[in-house]
Amino acid sequence: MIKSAITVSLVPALRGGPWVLWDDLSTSCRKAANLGFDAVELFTPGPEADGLEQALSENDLELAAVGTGAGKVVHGLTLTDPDSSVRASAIKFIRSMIDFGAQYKAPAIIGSMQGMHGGDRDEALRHLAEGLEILGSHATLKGVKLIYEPLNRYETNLFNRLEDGAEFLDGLTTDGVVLLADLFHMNIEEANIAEALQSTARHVGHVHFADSNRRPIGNGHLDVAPVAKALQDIGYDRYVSAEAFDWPNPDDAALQTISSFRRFFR
Ligand code: LER
Ligand code: MN
Repeated sequence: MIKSAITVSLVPALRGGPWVLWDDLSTSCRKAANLGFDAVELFTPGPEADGLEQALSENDLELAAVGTGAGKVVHGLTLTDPDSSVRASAIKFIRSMIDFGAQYKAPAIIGSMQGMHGGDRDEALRHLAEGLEILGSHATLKGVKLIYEPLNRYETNLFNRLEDGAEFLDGLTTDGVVLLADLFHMNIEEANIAEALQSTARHVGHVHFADSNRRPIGNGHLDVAPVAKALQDIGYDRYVSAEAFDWPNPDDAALQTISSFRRFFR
């Protein structure tokens, strides 16, 4: 069965970014549980979050995933930086995030930490493959998957479409890496979101649930029904996780999200 999750940001400096709940962990988890979410997805500055175990267990919530984006936006690290010492620090940071998430059986997400190439795409893709091989194997050792997220063209020039990401994963030796289908990025890049999900079903391991304008589902022009049907048809049984702006405010965004989730998946 497809499960619901909602993002919680513990990085107040990034307010305005695509995360729904911004309170402390205990308050955010209580809000998520009261609305009936199965899980939270966490965005933290690094590999720790005070009181996480208690907040999850008190509210009977799972941890859906942990985002590694702070490695780029706070620490300036990417897996494809031309400087090998920066790439090594990026790998170290993501490894620590994998270990952090694995304590709660949650996978780590590589989104913005994939970086961008400055002209030599082949070289950047070699670096990306190297990083994903190391980190995918590490995730496997820890009993979790590693999630790789194609982003829209304004955020990366590596992979923008699910199909291209899937072919890249096919070329790796590790099978520890799965794809993230972020409906906001897909709305910009895919010719047909439902067909993209169907053709890459073998790799889809996480979904970011947001409308065309990155507001909570129901506040944009995404035709959600065929997307939800595609996920059901491919037997997707992991998280649909709201990574969306807290529009018009976090509480209403959370309520709108769970109402849309129920409408399309229950
Ligand atoms: C991360 O999940 C993502 O979607 C990026 O666009 C970060 O904003
Ligand atoms: Mn995303």
